[in-house]
Amino acid sequence: MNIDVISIFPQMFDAMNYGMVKRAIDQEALQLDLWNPRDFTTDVHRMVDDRPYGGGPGMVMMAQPLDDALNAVAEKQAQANKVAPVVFLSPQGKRLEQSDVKALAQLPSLTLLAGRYEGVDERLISRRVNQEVSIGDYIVAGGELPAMVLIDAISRLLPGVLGNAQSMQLESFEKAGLDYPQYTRPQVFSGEEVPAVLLSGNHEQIASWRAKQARQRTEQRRPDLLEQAEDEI
Ligand code: 4FL
Repeated sequence: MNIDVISIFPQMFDAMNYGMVKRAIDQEALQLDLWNPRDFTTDVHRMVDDRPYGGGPGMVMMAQPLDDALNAVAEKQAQANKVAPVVFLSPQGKRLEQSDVKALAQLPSLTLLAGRYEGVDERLISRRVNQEVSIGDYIVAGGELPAMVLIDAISRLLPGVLGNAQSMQLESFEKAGLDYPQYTRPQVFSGEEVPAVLLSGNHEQIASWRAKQARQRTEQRRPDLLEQAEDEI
């Protein structure tokens, strides 16, 4: 999959050169390209934002540098026959769920637009953005971290990135809700023993203990996930 990201802080995406996303890039399951709107400015000061019409605090991202950056991205994508939808990370967007991540991971190509919290000129949004996505009901300083969350969530679904065992675990999570508790060595930590069933070697008992734990946690912490699962049946 190809992901093009438009951001005035492309270096923040150096964080993608670690762990699983790095593995996806190394395996060529993911190609990540960054585009800086500042490179598409036409004035001497290389301005990417300006004061809001009507007054008020903060700055608004100007339409022109973003429009030209999007044109350059679309041109590159057209060469590869992979013109992509544009997703804008924004608190005004639809709240991201695993089903949305799954759908986006099927695409051959995706363009992500990271804005800043004061906003982006609405004319750019209405003309160029296909989908607005929020990663949750809170405000961060810009769309970069939300874009990286989305890239991370997509990467793990790309063919060959996760091992088989991990993919199967992911599927069981989607069905069951929250995960069961995990333990590793030592057998006693700070006076607390690992639950005896996990040392029993009885795989049937272990599986049913884990299923019960997962169910209890989901009921206590995220009952909405169980209602959602019932809706899907
Ligand atoms: C984007 C917050 C997506 C949550 C500031 C600029 C944001 C965000 N999801 N906050 N963009």
